[in-house]
Amino acid sequence: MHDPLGSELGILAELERKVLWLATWTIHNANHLRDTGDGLKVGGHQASSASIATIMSALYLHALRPEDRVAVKPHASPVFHAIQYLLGNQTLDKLQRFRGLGGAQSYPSRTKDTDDVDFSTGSVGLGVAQTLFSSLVQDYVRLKGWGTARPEGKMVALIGDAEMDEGNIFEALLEGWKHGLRNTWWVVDYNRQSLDAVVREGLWAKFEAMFRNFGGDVVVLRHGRMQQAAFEEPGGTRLRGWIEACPNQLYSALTFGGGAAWRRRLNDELGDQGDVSALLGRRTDDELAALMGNLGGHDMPSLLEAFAAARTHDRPVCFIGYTIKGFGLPLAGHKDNHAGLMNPGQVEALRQAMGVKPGCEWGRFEGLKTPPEQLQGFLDAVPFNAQGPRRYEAATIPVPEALAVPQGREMSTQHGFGLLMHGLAKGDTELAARIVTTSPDVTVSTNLGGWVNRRGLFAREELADTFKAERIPSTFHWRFSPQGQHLELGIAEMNLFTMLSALGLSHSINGERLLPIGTQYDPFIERGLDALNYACYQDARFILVATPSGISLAGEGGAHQSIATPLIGMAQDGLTSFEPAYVDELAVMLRWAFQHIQRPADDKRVPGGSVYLRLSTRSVAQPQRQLSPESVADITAGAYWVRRPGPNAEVVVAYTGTVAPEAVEAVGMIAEDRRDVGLLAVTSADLLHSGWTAAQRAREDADMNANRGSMSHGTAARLGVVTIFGR
Ligand SMILES: Cc1ncc(C[n+]2csc(CCOP(=O)(O)OP(=O)(O)O)c2C)c(N)n1
Ligand SMILES: [Mg+2]
Repeated sequence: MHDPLGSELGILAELERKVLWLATWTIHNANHLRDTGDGLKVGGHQASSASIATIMSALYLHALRPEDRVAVKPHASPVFHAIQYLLGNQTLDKLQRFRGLGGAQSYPSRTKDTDDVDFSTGSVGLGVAQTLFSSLVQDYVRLKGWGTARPEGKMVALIGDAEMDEGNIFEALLEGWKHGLRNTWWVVDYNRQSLDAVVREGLWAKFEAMFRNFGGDVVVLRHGRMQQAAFEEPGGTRLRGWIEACPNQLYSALTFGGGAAWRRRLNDELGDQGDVSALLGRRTDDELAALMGNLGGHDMPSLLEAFAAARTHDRPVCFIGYTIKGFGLPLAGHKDNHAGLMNPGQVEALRQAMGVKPGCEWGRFEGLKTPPEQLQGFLDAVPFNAQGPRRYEAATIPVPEALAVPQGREMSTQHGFGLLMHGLAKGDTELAARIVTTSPDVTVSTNLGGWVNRRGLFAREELADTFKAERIPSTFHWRFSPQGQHLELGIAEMNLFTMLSALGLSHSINGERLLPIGTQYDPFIERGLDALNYACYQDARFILVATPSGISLAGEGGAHQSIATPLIGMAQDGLTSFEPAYVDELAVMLRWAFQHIQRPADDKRVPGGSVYLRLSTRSVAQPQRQLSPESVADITAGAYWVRRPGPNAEVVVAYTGTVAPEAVEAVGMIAEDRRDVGLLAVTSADLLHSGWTAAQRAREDADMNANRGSMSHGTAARLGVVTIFGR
């Protein structure tokens, strides 16, 4: 059979075993050797890691290119860190502190890990969809003519087979198909086990049909080279038939049982005192176990060949790699192995089998036959790593001193947003050119119509507005082209947030900064909440504009109201939320947001992040005023005085959002018998809350210092806290 690599295959085989050993040992060290101090469970997934060690070694050590971006299934984090350790991007210290504070993360994290994670994973399904949307964003950027000097990358998801149960993957597939998805590789680690169970028979065929249905290629890697060779032997065809008909549960159980169990079963079911018996008889128990475990996903040559073939075109590909959960470990195939840990005796036996000397368990080349210089030379030449850090930087897009405030006596904040966007669309600025909008089928009803009319919808190919061509009058022109700046999505909020996550990382993934704005209905934020959380967790930068909010939709809107979203705005890390009452406030917030989403995360004064603007459809009389510089600053600090309380104030009215007219009215009524009443507009409960919390902490720290470690009773009572000091 054709061998694409010659001697490199030997080195890859050795490194693949080293990766398996290091991942296993990292988890073992964290659970059995390291003193965690608190006795809490640590965990880690030796079986899930073993299952994908060959696939990941094939990719990272050979098939991937620096421009490719990868989402690794969460439970393969130890494999990822082990590979990066071999490549010189991960430290021993962090491996030794795996799952501990400051150590390598349980699940690959773009923000918390330091070894070049492309997309954070952990909540299964999200990383998969992220690769799809990142691929669409790559197309968007390149069709604008930006960054075309850089090579186009593959967006690669490494997927657990049970992960495919997550609905957001299907939602994403449909959207990908609509937009003509390219350059996306999904590699399914088809070990036929989830956490609790062994998966249904024939699931792969459903994946295949589904992926093909959406226009992708499917490559099923079922049998490794050793099996393929055995099938050529006399009796091999019957063996193949047996393997392919074997139920998942039985295959797993026999794998766990090992060579003798395989022999018994195969002799019982296939033994013919002829060719098949001879085929089995030619192999020792160990050789028989190796043969039966030689599935496509554990076969380096098959994997390399499949990845090389997929590199020659840009169609999306789903690889279904047959694997065994716990491959190469005593946990292999056992249905309870998901969170199972090898016991110290088993690890000791593996250490010996790997030729690793006691005390040298972390050695990068310990126990390998190839000389260290040769291994190092190989690793130095690994294409994925050859150019060093793979994250790009992008310049900041200038933001004007102020955005022109749309004029109008009565307006809702949603309408004002539409006018602000229209104003930006008319201008020929770099800012406007870098804005990209997206919406899950609520473009018009969230007031983006004016922007879209001017800037057009994005599509890889031109498509005229048929209604316009047919001379049917409409307020909206839906012209699709590569120049378009609006990405229209179907009604799936998960997709909106994953798209924002992908757009909002473009500066780092593509080296081209985008200023993404997503609009949606406020009540449906919860629908995509986990994707929103992950977008923020990986430090994607975007502006989310949500209307209608609160009960302003209608007097009676049933569950179609958004009551809990202000709390989401306050609670979500990495997302600053605002709720304006008037359009001039919104103009200040939007301008601030354009700056904020471009600020570095480690900015000392204001660390950058994403922004959520909670708007309303309630039309409110607009104050005819010029905001003072002080008010402008206060608006983006969380609150400003509409009416400053005087020296004799007893009452201050504080309000948020579109109840402003009622608040003004209340102040008028109270002022009839009280003096100096104040009116405070809370523009961001989120910022006020975090400001208060920070001030409280500062006070506590000051008190702590003043009292040398013991907080005064007065302070504790004032803060309403009970503090327990250790030792
Ligand atoms: C959204 C979400 N739900 C549940 C989990 C808990 N969980 C983690 S892994 C897993 C099973 C994964 O099985 P599979 O995808 O087949 O992975 P593998 O067999 O490779 O471990 C579950 C239920 C999770 N991480 N995320
Ligand atoms: Mg599985």
